[in-house]
Amino acid sequence: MPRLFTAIEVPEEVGLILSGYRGGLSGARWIDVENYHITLRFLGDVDEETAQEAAYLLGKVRRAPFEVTFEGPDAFGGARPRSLIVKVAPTPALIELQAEHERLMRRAGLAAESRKFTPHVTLARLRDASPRAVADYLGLRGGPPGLSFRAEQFVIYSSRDSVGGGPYVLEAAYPLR
Ligand code: 3AM
Repeated sequence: MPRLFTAIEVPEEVGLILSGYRGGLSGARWIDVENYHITLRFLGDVDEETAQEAAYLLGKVRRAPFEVTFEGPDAFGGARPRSLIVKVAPTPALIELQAEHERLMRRAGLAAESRKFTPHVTLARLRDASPRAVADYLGLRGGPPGLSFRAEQFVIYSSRDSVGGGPYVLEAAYPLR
């Protein structure tokens, strides 16, 4: 059963800039640059029929390309930090695209996603990283100033790794136009 999610890819040159955040935090499992992405909708482990219906419905999306802008590094998990991220600006175009994926995936039969959408690129999964070490890491790092790129398509990725972090396989791509 494929484990699927929809996402915006991070262009290679942008990924290289973001890779400057790698290092300097013990307990971090750094994501490979080629696996950087912005998750839109996690589908989970779906059967083949649902996967095909989801892929078909996503083909109905008609939206223009838009700018993706980065805000800065942060962590998820609070007192028990679990991942290091770079936040992405929640611009209307990105929020509306994500909301449309949510609607379409419910139409495909998936349960509603209860988590609030916080657009981000995951840089590292954290295991046994202390909140203090994470705060120190973040305190020393700002930016990435003015980094943005134009999203020209969204994709479906599959993943076999239940821990997260890739490798991800591109299953389908949908142009924004
Ligand atoms: O790499 P990011 O943070 O963009 O966190 C998982 C990862 O997101 C997320 O889906 C992406 C690909 O694995 N994910 C994993 N399990 C999830 C779940 N049960 C989930 N998102 C929502 N619900």
